[in-house]
Amino acid sequence: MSSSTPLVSLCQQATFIKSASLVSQCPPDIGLEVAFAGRSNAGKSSALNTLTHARLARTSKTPGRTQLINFFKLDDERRLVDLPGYGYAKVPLELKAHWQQHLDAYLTGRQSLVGLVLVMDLRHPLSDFDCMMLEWARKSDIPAHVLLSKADKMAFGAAKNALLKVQTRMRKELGSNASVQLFSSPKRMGIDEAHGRLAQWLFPAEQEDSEG
Ligand SMILES: Nc1nc2c(ncn2[C@@H]2O[C@H](COP(=O)(O)OP(=O)(O)O)[C@@H](O)[C@H]2O)c(=O)[nH]1
Ligand SMILES: [Mg+2]
Repeated sequence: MSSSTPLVSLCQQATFIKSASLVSQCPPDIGLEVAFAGRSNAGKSSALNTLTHARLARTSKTPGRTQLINFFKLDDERRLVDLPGYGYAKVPLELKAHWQQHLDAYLTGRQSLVGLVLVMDLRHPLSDFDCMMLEWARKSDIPAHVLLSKADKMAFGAAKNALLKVQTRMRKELGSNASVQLFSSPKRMGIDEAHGRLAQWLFPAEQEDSEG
C-alpha cells in the first residue's frame, strides 16, 4: 500500500470550511495545514480541485477575484488552504495592500502550517512573487513543493527541459531546496507525485513507518 493512500481518501472527502479576509477569522490554529499559493491564473484552484477530486476551489476565467483565504477540511486535524492569488494588476491597490498584509500575517503566524505548495504556470515560472515565496519558505524553514502547471500546453520533451531549468535556477539562484514537478489538471498528470508530497507533510508518522 502506498504511504499516501490515507491522504488520497481524505482528499476525496474534502469539504469547504470557511473563507477568511482577516487572520482573526481563520479556523483554530491546531493540527496540520498545507497552503497553496501562486500567481492569479497559474492554475491553483484547478490543481486543488484535481488533487481533491471535488469541485472545491472555484476555478475562474477572470483572474484575480479570489481575495480570501479559503480553508478546506480533510479531517479534524488536517486542512488544505487556498491562499489569495498574487500579482494580478487589475486588483485595486488598497485591496492588494489589505491581502498582502494578511497573507503575511497568515504565513508568519500560522503554527499549523507544515508545507507550502507553490503553483506556477510552466510557461511563466519564477516570477518575483514566486521567488519571494520560495525565499520566505527557505527562511521560515517551511518545506515547499512547486507544481509547474499547464504542462499539457508543451510537448513532453520541452516540458521536461523547462522543469530541469526551473530546478536548476531554484537551487543555484535562490538557494531553495524545494521539490518541483510537472502538473496538468486536464491531463490529470502529476497527481500521485503531488499526493505523495502532501502525505509526507500531513501524515509524518506514517512516512517514518514506511521508511523504517
Ligand atoms: N491547459 C490547462 N489549463 C489550465 C490548467 N490549470 C488551470 N488551467 C486554466 O487556467 C485558468 C486559470 O485557472 P485557475 O485554476 O482558476 O487559476 P488560479 O487563479 O491560479 O486559481 C482557467 O481557465 C483554467 O481552466 C492546466 O493544467 N492545463
Ligand atoms: Mg483560484
